[in-house]
Amino acid sequence: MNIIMPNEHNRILVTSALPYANGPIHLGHMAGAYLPADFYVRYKRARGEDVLYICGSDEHGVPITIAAENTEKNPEEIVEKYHQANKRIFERFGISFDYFGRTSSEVHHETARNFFLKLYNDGVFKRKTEEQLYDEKADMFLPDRYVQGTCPKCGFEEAYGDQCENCGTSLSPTELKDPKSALTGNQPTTRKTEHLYLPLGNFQDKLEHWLNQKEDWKPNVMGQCKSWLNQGLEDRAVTRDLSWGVPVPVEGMEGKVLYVWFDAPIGYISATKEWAAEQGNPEKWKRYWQEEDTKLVHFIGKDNIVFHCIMFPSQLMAHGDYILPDNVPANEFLNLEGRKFSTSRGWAVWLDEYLEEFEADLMRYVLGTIFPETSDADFSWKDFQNKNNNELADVLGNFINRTLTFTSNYFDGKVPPLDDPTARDREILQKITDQKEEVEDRYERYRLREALSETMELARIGNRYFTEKEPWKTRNDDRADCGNTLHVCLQISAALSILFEPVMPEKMKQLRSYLKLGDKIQWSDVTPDLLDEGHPVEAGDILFEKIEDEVVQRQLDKLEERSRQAEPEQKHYEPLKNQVKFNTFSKLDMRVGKIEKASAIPKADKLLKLDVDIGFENRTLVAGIAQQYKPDEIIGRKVCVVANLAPKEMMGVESQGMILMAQDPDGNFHFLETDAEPGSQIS
Ligand code: B3M
Ligand code: ZN
Repeated sequence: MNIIMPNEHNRILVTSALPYANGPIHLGHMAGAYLPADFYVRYKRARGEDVLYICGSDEHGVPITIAAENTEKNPEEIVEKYHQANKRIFERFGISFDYFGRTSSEVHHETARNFFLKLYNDGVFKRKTEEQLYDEKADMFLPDRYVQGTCPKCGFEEAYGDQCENCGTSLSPTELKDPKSALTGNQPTTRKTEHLYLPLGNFQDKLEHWLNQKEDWKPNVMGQCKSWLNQGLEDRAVTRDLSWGVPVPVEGMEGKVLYVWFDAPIGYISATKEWAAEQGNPEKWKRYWQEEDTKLVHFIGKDNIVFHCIMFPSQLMAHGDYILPDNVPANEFLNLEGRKFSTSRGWAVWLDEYLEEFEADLMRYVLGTIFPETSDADFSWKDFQNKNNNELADVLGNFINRTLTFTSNYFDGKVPPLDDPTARDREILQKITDQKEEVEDRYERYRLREALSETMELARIGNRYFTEKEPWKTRNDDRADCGNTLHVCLQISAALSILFEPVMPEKMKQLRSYLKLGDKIQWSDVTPDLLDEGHPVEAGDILFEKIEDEVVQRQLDKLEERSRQAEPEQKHYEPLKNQVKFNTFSKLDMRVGKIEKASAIPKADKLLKLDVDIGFENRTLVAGIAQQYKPDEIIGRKVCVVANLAPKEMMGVESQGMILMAQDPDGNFHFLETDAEPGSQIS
């Protein structure tokens, strides 16, 4: 009998969250769920493990229909556009999916339908009629993102009906405080409607048991799961009153669709099926989803934790034929120049634009150094420039370049022999093995940022060693020592061309071509003697160029400009004063006054002295408008005067009343003008 020990596996299935096909992918998405997974998958592939990397477009749900409504397009057009666009961006960014599917596919609809029916027929769901929010004007129910309001947990005012993106809580629309329809802005009413619910409470014990065995999960992920479980799990509706999605295949529920978060994770399964069919082995998907010796790993952002750690596992348990995730290394959020990414506010770096100006590998490296693994992180263009210039160009690039150039110039482009090496040479060669082990350890524990920095550490070690050994001196006075130095540096370069492959696949391909290493990447080749004595190498081009200040400034300007266009400046309105009774108000005597004379007041640069005719008499008034109006431009204006205000002395002039002015939110003063004759009462 084949007994499988826990933690032992024969294949790995890696998924990245299916991005909604409602807009283009930006840096924040990339750093959260895609690039970390790609590092991991490339590492596993290099080790020769059986790893399958699956993703696809999430083409259902309210995010899609809202995007369609906003642009007056059909949902079909929206998903087609962004499915193709995002698929292309992933390719160009080097994200190496084995298959990128989409949830509008026939295979997906069928898979989701059958999954649902199995649960339905097994009596897993509860059928309930409950009050749901309804927009009378738009004449529709308001599920999920069709309603926004205040999060009952954290007070965030723009929480969605299904989830608060601020604190990650999953919500139902009726829990929101001050709900507003996203369609009309109206306050919704409620109506009764019938839905099927997944009673998550029935899975509570099983989920707890399963999660309790997970010792290697990230604390941020486990913390969220525990907090959910501690609150006690409630019934979650798995159907919606919408027309876009997988139709509910149950009699009496026509016109309803499956909740997008019910069908989207099943998309991982459908995409695996499509991949298997494409491989000419249609049953092969089962190995990845139904065999206990598969390790299933979901890479996601923190806002998706509850769906991948509570809801989808409950679905999988209810179904019974599937394995559960082995790990869900969810990331926190990435910010941009200190602010949250926001597509609608134009605060984002879109990858298609990035790729027009820079190579993917530079951003892959920089994002890898700041993956928000343990807490939110910040991307800034300055940091991008610094890391490119100080780390890629000055350390890695410089090391490779001087090693290859030196070999090519003074050793005929051939790896010199290792001839009676010093203890120091051997110590540095040993670092290849040491760093490889450090890197492996971090990858295995999903500490990808550290995997990257341990990889870079080997380049630093090599670069320091080159400087310390001064081969430009030993070249003349100790040729054997010089040869040993270059031998060691070349072995390190060769090791780096493999160790850095998951991070910078294109650059490492280029490096391997200089090292004449061929395209096959094998992690086990990372040894101190990968290159034989006499193996040819070429100097090649410089791997990393520096990025100038202007280039980075242009990116910042573009960002600011985009955000200004998207977001007209915020106006500031003074808060309303306390209420007064009419009696109080009517005590004021306001009259129309005509400005007869106006003059500056010495030493008071803000004040003008005015002579105002209020019909039955003339008044001297002082007004703080000198910075906005010149005396002669206001002569003759008929304005509003508070005529029974007690006189007040200002800069030596007695003001016998006050002129009413409106101050706009930008701080400018405006007269309240009228064509009534002077002396007319204002009330
Ligand atoms: N489309 C949400 C998101 O893009 C959702 C993920 C589905 S994963 C099954 O954040
Ligand atoms: Zn919240």
